[in-house]
Amino acid sequence: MEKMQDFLVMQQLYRSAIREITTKLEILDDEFRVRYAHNPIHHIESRLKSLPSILEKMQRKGIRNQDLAAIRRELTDIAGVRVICNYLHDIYRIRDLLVAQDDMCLQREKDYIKAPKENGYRGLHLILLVPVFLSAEKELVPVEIQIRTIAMDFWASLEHQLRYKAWHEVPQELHARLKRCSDASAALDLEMQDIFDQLGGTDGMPPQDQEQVQ
Ligand code: 0O2
Repeated sequence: MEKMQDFLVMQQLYRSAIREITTKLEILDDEFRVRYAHNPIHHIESRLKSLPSILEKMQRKGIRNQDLAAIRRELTDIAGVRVICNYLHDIYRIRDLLVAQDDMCLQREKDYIKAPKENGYRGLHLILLVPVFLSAEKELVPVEIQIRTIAMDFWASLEHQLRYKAWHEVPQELHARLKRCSDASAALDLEMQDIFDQLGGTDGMPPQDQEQVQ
């Protein structure tokens, strides 16, 4: 009973961190709409990892000690926020603006856009430490943020469904076709970005880190 209460308290903490990040993202998107008549964000999704998923992941990582302190230490994706952007450059713009906020601390970054996974998965993953102010103290809570374009999200969602449908094992010959679909979606992202730029879409907007954009 006591453990369950501790788990509920932990969930409340991670849920609060999700709200903090979501509000920050909505404020940025709103500002861009008003200042530049452009919404960088198409939509935002979020999820709190369920207890069975947490225990399954701890087991998968081979961690025997499954008390709450170990869970909080080992898992950085208990709170997850997925940001679906309209254009490729919006991803890095949102990333830069979020990371630049002085209460945000970037703990880890994986750029699967610059270096896609072997199967074709693309997306920018950040682990941000988000301050949550409680009645007695301030807690820094890790939140996994996945930033993708609509095309990247389309591919990842269907690939995930297909893997599930095939009981986690996609036949070998279909891997190459899935990878080709990912390449096609990457080409689509570049083309749509170029069309947007040609129409002066980025005029006046703060530049994103050019280093990160191919
Ligand atoms: P869910 O329910 O989607 O959250 P770590 O979390 O750091 O211990 P890892 O593998 O280093 O583990 O994390 P990574 O690769 O940075 O990101 C894991 C998450 O990214 C996955 O979460 C997926 O959401 C997404 N992802 C990563 N690779 C793929 C892929 O090949 N296809 C699809 N569709 N999604 C992917 P989970 O843990 O699967 O669960």
